[in-house]
Amino acid sequence: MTTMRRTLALSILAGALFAAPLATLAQDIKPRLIRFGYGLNEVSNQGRAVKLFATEVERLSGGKMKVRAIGAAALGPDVQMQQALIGGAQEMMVGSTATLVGITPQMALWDTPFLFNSAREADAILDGPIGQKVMDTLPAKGLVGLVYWENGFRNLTNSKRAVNKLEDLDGIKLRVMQNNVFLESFKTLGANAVPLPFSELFSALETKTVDGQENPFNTILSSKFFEVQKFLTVTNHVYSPWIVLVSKKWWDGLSKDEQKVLMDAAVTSREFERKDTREEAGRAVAELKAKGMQVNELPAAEAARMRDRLTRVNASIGANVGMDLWNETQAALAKLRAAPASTTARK
Ligand code: TK8
Repeated sequence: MTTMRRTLALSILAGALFAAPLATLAQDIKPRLIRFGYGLNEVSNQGRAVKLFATEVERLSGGKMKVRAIGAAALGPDVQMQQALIGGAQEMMVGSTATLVGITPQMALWDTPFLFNSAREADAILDGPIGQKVMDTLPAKGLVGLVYWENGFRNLTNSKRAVNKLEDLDGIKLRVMQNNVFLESFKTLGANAVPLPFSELFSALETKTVDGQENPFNTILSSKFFEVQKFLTVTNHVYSPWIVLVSKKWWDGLSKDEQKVLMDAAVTSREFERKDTREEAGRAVAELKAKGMQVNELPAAEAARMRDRLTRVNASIGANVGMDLWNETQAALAKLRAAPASTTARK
């Protein structure tokens, strides 16, 4: 071996010896980056809760895990982000359970019109064994569900007329989520239902591609739908959950400690998010009125007619989510309704 070649060999050996510990060190120092996508604006109940989650993750992990929150559907609408999570190109997101139905049919349970009568019922079922059972269908599809957040009870807005009776919905071009239960429900009620991703909704309303939409008060406010919608009808036709999702591909590569950080931060964010959402919803109607919206309550008799028509849709949901799950949910709700609120305090 020539001197030069020996020197070269030695320096390669030295390089290999020193490179290994350095690489481990670099891995220890470099925080794990979590791209967390969501659909609403930064200034919304969703944006605030994602921010809190990010702060919690950083705190609990001592800075070893870092969440980059990316709102306003900048990483794509719900359906596209779900695919990115499944493929492992994105780590986390929060979005509507309704847009997951194409991936796991059991999620359609939450789309059942008038399923929950109150937030108390929603919390009890979502955080209990039934909510868990539905979430447990996700890992087989490449997703891990951590917690449910509150999107809220949905209400109707449109630019055409006040909806005082069922027939007022006739022919209204109504944007619905990309979900068959919503599509069928509003067709059954006489509206001309059009599925669209949320990220396209504001401009569709603005250009009158659609006349109306339905979302909780909070979103009507934070997404500024009051700028392009005159009429708001309080229907509370369904309670919508959001779900915090993790890419299973990525989750499986985390340590148990890292998984615990995410789960603990998710639970804290859930408690914060529900409180914040309910507080905001409580004052949103007054704000929407002040912004010029004309608000009316759907009369009880008309709400009853709506419910009646939708029982048809309920039968098909039962078939899709499985009759066992459907019956278990109805039984759990009956039990909750029979028990006084004080004995079924929230967990
Ligand atoms: C936000 C959506 C939104 C939902 C909808 O990405 O699409 O109307 O209510 O919250 O998930």
